[in-house]
Amino acid sequence: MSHTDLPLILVINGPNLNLLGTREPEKYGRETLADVAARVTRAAEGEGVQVEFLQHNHEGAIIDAIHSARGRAAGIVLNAGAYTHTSIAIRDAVVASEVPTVEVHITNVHAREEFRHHSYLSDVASAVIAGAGTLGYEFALQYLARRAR
Ligand code: CA2
Repeated sequence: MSHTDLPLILVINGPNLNLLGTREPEKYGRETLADVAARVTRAAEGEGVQVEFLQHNHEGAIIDAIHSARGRAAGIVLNAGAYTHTSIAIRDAVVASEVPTVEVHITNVHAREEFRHHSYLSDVASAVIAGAGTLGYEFALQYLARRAR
């Protein structure tokens, strides 16, 4: 099987996640988003899937990326950042994509401010992972890869 025949998993990161590893290390750790991308890409090889790893600060760009998954990707790993707590538009895009989506948060949002306890995504997601640090991305990938087989 050639690389391009492998099931595709999109990993989509939302606003401010480009800052990972550069600020607030006590909260978000010391790894950069590029480090996470490298680790997830390596994990994908072991799981027999390919990944596209994206980050956008703009809501519309995240929606476009989710739309691009429809009929093309076997799964989406989505850390929508703060849009998780505000965006009905991203929720609608996840539903419209008809692609199994795992909501990931690096931090345990339930142990943080009240406004982070509500997610517009959780009830339309296939699974939710919060508080496992950046390992959550790998757990999500494993789950989606095994579901795709
Ligand atoms: O825990 C998560 O992964 C979050 O999705 C991260 C969002 C936050 O708004 C959510 O409530 C939970 C914030 C991402 C900001 O990332 C930064 C990383 C390093 C330094 C500053 C911001």
